[in-house]
Amino acid sequence: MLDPRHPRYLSILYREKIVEAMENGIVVPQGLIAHGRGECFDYLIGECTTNFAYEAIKAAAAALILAKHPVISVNGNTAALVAKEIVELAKEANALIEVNLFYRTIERSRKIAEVLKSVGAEKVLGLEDATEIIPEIHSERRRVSPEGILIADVVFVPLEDGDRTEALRRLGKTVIAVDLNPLSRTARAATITIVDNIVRAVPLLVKEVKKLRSLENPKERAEEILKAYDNNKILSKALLHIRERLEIIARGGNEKINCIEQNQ
Ligand code: PTJ
Repeated sequence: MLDPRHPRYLSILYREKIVEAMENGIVVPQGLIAHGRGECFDYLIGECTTNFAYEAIKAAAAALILAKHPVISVNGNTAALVAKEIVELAKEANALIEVNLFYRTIERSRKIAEVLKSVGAEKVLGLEDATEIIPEIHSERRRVSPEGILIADVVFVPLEDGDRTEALRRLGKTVIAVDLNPLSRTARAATITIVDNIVRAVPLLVKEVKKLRSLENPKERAEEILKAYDNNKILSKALLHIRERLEIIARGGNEKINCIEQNQ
């Protein structure tokens, strides 16, 4: 039994969730490697939501609010870590949910859809309905639903591979990515890159969508936010943040910098 007083409690908890999901056929073994890579970047970042990640979260909320046909793409790791929050986000943002897998099998897609439905999703695309092909994508991720990703204007792609992000951008879609690695092809190709752990970023994104929608002129405010947003600047800030943090720690200083208050 995992003791919540353990100093690495949360990290171990999420690791166990991923392992359990692999044993249940939700996550592929490669997903464990991806998770480990994410953990490493999270360690470097400081395991907190930074002010630049929060800026990207606010821009993502704005893009979702302005979208005509937003779609949330879900893979194995995302279903293992934040299924409930993804369903909440879909409801708040009026978005459709589509299972889209790098290592696609129809059995795993069905299992992921079951997980999402068990936490409140009414409709999940990307199963037998994934009949369309985006030819530029060179993996099983090319199979998409004609009701979902194919016609989406905004696609939210937590834990992605760069190939699809680049192809979706070429098709003129707005891509919102969550990736702890600011150097990944996904991070660099996305329209909005949230350099944060999905376990922290998705609940904050839900809050931001709610907050924005509750304003008097949500669309106008959303347009202002997007106009002022510069993804290249965010990616630069992420790299400089890591450098600065490492320099501070190397000199024996305080190790947490640029973190937002979680009650924001
Ligand atoms: O379920 P499937 O078949 O779609 O396969 C999913 C994986 C994750 C195996 C597949 O998409 C893959 O191989 O991804 P990559 O290319 O390893 O990229 C995953 C990225 O997510 C890496 O850059 C990691 O740093 C990052 N990452 C991992 N865990 C988290 C994360 N970013 C945010 N939050 C995390 N918890």
